Amino acid sequence: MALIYEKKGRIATITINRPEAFNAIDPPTLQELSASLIDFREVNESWVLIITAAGEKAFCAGADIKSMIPWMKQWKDKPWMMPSTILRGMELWKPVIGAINGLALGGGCEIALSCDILIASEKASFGTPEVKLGLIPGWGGTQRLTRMIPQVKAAEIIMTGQSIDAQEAYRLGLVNKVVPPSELMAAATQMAEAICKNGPLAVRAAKEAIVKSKSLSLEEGLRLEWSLFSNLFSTEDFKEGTGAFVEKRKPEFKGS
Ligand code: CO8
Repeated sequence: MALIYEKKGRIATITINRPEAFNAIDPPTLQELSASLIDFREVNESWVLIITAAGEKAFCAGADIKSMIPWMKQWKDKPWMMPSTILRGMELWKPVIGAINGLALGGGCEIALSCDILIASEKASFGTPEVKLGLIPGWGGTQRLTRMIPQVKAAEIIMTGQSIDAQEAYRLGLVNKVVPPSELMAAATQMAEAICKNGPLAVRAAKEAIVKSKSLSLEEGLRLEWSLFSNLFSTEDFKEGTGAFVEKRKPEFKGS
């Protein structure tokens, strides 16, 4: 299987599983990625997703240059027809944690940039080598990287095609944490569990407000925030969260 999708309690995990090709994304893997993300979005029991990959060398070396690039040409004038993912075309307000186990290049780096929180192994690196192929990043690299780190550093990474290592990514604020490879999944799971202690509808509203803030004026963003905030008043989770505080017990959120 090119991709392993597992659900355990509130946490779902996608593991890209093509280590023989540095976990590069070929057309079937993209389709499986899309299907897994849609399932995660639809299933009530799943609250947080971790995306990682097999092995310690590569998180993902991007689009499979041999099979994916020729396949993509058919979507040249209609990118909206491609399987939708967090990279493009999919609204997913449940939180996604990237557990970046190795090199993340091109589309692999762009998958990482589409996550909400990034835990990097000491062996991780991030780069967009598309210019070496006569391309530019096409899955959001020029847009998301520039919104996440200073523009001059984004320009350096994108225009030279040279990667940065995990420590530099941490210094730039691109990743939340750098951990030894053996601790990567435990650190990602710990982060997922911390999120799962909170009201899931509140977490989703927070993600929507954070993500949309990038494309809204402050005034529009404050209006969106108020609308999301006030919608939460009518949820069972809000009653449970405030009730549990008053009764000095742990809340039991249901996502309703
Ligand atoms: N695609 C296909 N095969 C790959 C890829 C890849 N991206 N990366 C590595 N491989 C394969 C190699 O072909 C090789 O296979 P084989 O053993 O059969 O010859 C095997 O993995 C090992 O590769 P190397 O021998 O090169 O191993 P090295 O350790 O020397 O180097 C690297 C590993 C650094 C990963 C190197 O292979 C490399 O630079 N790969 C290319 C990375 C790259 O350019 N990625 C960007 C691809 S383009 C992209 O992602 C754009 C997405 C835009 C989407 C737009 C949608 C609208």
